[in-house]
Amino acid sequence: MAEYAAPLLSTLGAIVGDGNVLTSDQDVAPYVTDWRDRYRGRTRAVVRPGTTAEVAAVVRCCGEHGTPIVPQGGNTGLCGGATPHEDGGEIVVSLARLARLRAIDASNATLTVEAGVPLARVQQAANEAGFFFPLSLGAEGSCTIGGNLSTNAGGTAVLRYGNARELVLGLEVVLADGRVWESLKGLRKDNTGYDVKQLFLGSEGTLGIITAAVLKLFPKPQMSATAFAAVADVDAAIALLGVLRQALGDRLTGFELVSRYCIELTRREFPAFADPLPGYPWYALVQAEDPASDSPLKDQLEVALGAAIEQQIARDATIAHSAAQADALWTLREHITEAQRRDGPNIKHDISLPVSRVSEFLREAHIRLDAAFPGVRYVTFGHLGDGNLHYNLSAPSGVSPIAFIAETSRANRIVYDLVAGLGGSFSAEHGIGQLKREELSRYKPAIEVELMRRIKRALDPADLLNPGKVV
Ligand code: FAD
Ligand code: 2HG
Ligand code: ZN
Repeated sequence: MAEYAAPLLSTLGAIVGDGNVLTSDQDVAPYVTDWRDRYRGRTRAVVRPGTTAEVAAVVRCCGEHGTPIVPQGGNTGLCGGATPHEDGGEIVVSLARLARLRAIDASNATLTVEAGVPLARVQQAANEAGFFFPLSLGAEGSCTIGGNLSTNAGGTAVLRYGNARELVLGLEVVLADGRVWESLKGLRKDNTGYDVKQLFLGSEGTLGIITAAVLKLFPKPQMSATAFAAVADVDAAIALLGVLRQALGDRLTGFELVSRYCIELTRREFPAFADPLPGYPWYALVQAEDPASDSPLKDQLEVALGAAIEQQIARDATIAHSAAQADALWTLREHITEAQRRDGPNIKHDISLPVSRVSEFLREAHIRLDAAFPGVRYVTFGHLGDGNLHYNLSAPSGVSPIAFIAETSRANRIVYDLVAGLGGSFSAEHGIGQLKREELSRYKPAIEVELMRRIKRALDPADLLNPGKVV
């Protein structure tokens, strides 16, 4: 390794500028651990190209040296996909400097952006142009659009707008052989054979490096309404979802489930947060939006919630009367993940189920997990409207979190076997990375895994791009 290390790094320095090749322990530290600090890797260097041509040259150079690459955006992923392995043989390629907004086409309602643009900046650019970009998630200040597309991120508006892959019309990708596939089309219809861009969306940097994308924009909501409803159980939350869908149609953009325990945990870590509706076991955070400024949206939401309370579907509800009140509800919801991180290591399950089977899952999972791990703490929340639960487990009080997470495989088997039996998925929106690679082989049909491996071999025969991740 030492023999060719110097020429590799000096060639990379010639491509991106020596200042953009980081090698000291201190400089590379933020790039070699994940957000949860679950994985700690090593790397020979972090390379920060500033243009697509530089990304392509970096990939070609690494290919010539047989040096694998770990693409990285904002490093907020929750499955260790952006963390290099411990052997230190990989180069981390950070896309953060590819941060230009390339074009906005108002008539076509599209925005072309580079991969390293933070998601919040994409939202802001859409807003400034009089549009709305709906992808929204707790890490939006630091995650990048390239990372969002590479993980096919979900978030809080999937109910209305779909996952990240549904928000893309065109891509620019650097392939494993260093060529650039430029397909920055803004077409809503293009039936010319295989939809190749879909391969890269959700492939977590294993098939190509996304350098730019054409994103779909939507009319800006002129009216929005946010409510927090208390329910007795998850069956009631699902019934409330049905009531609100009927009342609001696709103006219902988000429907999040939050357990009482999540609120207590989050308020323990962030005591300044208010408790919106104390005293109930479950809550739904409801978001509705309408592009029409004269929309009776708030009234309709209020009437629907009132009817739900009368029918004893909801126990109580509060509607935000200002943007500040709405923000407070969302801030509480979006801080559950950070609160859980502060609480200590935990076992995450990002699962999806048909909405109709969520309650059955919860009932059965509690029976089995209570038996296996007496006193286990359930941090249950998520995007119920999409059938996506964050079914996270924390150590029983008195048990060290480290000892508890050593039981991850046993807990996973209980949860994922049940999920599989109910027709669900062991990864709804966070991806596979290194965290769920074994689960992929276990729960995906062998024929599907074989197809994935064949695609990987066809696009990256030398296993240069993010080896050991996904498949
Ligand atoms: P990174 O973490 O840097 O990378 C993620 C993966 O994509 C890695 O495999 C990496 O190799 C690859 N990659 C990154 N950029 C590129 C590129 N340009 N080309 C090719 N491959 C690339 N996720 C959700 O889906 N929904 C949520 O609601 C949600 N909420 C979150 C809340 C918090 C507080 C946190 C910390 C995370 C949350 N996440 C959520 C997970 C995470 O934010 C998303 O997965 C996000 O899409 C990752 O973007 P990133 O730029 O940080 O990517
Ligand atoms: C969210 O919905 C994220 O807040 C993170 O997907 C979920 O912490 C988690 O498990
Ligand atoms: Zn989520």
